[in-house]
Amino acid sequence: GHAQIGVTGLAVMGRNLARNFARNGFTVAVHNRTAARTRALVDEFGDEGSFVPAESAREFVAALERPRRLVIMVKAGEPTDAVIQEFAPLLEEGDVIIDGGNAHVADTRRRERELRERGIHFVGVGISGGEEGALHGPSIMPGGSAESYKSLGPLLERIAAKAPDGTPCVTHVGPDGAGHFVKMVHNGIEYADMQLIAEAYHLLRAVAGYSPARIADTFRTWNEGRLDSYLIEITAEVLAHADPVTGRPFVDVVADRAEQKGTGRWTVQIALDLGVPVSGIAEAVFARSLSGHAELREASRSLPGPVPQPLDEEAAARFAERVEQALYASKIVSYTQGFHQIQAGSEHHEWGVDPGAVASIWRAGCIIRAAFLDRIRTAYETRPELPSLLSDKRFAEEIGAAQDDWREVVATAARQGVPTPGFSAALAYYDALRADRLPAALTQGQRDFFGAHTYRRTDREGSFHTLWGGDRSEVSAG
Ligand code: NBP
Repeated sequence: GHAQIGVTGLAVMGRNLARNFARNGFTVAVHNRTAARTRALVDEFGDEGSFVPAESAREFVAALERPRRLVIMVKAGEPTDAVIQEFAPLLEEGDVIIDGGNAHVADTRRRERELRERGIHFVGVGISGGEEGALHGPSIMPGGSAESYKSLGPLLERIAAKAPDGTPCVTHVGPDGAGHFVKMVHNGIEYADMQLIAEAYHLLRAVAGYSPARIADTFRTWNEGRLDSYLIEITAEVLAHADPVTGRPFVDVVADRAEQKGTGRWTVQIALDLGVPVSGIAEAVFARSLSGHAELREASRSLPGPVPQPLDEEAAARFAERVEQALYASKIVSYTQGFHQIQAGSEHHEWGVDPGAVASIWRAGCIIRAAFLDRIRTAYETRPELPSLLSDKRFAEEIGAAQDDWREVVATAARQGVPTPGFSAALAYYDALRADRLPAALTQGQRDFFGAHTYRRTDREGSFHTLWGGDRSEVSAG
């Protein structure tokens, strides 16, 4: 075989990824369970580069040069296992299977382990950027062995998005499931970013009294500053759009129920297992879930609460500035939490993930791409041992400068009855980290009271228990 890479699974993602490889000068073997898709790809886009269509698994494997590099782009879950079962027996030692689907990290770890025993490299790859990204340059997060990256890296670097400074948005994230883990957290952060933007919109609409078109302008202006990002850009587009049927603002005719496919939920589930407080991501997942509870919402519509009173023009403009501050400060917190999870996952699994490199490959191609990510990259480059993004000097200064407005926005939202779980949770996280003393001391006292769970003291080493049911003297508990 002479194809440098093969792609099996030619729905939107696989087809565009195969075209991206071909457009970059690679010979690409293409295969799909239903052969009609393979033929359609070659018929429509065959002139974009060099494709080798294969009808059977055997033909597909034979078309690949050795060591074989075979990308699976099928529906995540059982289909991925089915495809691995089909191809693995046809492969030889040293070959590389790449799973570009949105796999759960536990599945990736299992597959990697099983295939390693057969001498086959399994590389779980997070790919972000949707269909457009797959075609024009995604952000690529490969896990798997360092050896597999040697053979795969140069190809991925060619097809990846390029950051503004020209760096390809791909790096060997770490061994094993590190790539899919980092992609999962990327999606969690994406949920949080979207929730914060939604809250900013809600406040501008309900409290500032702005129209969707006016809010679109506000977001366009913000997009020229430190919030410059893909998500802010498309927010302006969506808000400016009028429904062609009714002429009304598009946001007013769309049902207000946000759906989810699962990566945000996985981020929170795994964060709970690791003990990492990703409250912003959790609030974003819950906000989507709450929005979908139509009956609950219907039954609660008559509950008492304030009706927001729109501000006058000048106060509205001032309020909009405060919302920008609140959004930016909350965004810093979201990324602080997300990077905490990456570091905790990396330590737990001993992956050695470099957070600065992750920030670097998120600068272009992916959904959360933003000018902001270059600053995160710089923060970790300046201090690789940074305990938290909030301890970076620049972020600390910025959040310090934003905090008065941030508090004012959260307080206004509470007074006016506008739900801002993302802004509020971010502020609570910030204040909890700042606190000299947390009420956790009381919690620990209660735990000792009802369950003899013991406590530590601020002034002495060791564990202690108070005889709550007796004379309330303190005993040493080791
Ligand atoms: P889908 O997730 O819709 O999967 C369709 C593909 O899976 C088709 O090629 C189909 O073959 C194949 N397939 C299925 Br379903 N069951 C199979 C089986 N048992 N054996 C062999 N092939 C099987 O495609 P997609 O939207 O292109 O996404 C592909 C992967 O990329 C997914 O894991 C997705 O989570 C991930 N992803 C998607 C995006 C995005 O924006 N869509 C972004 C990032 C990652 P058929 O043609 O014969 O039915």
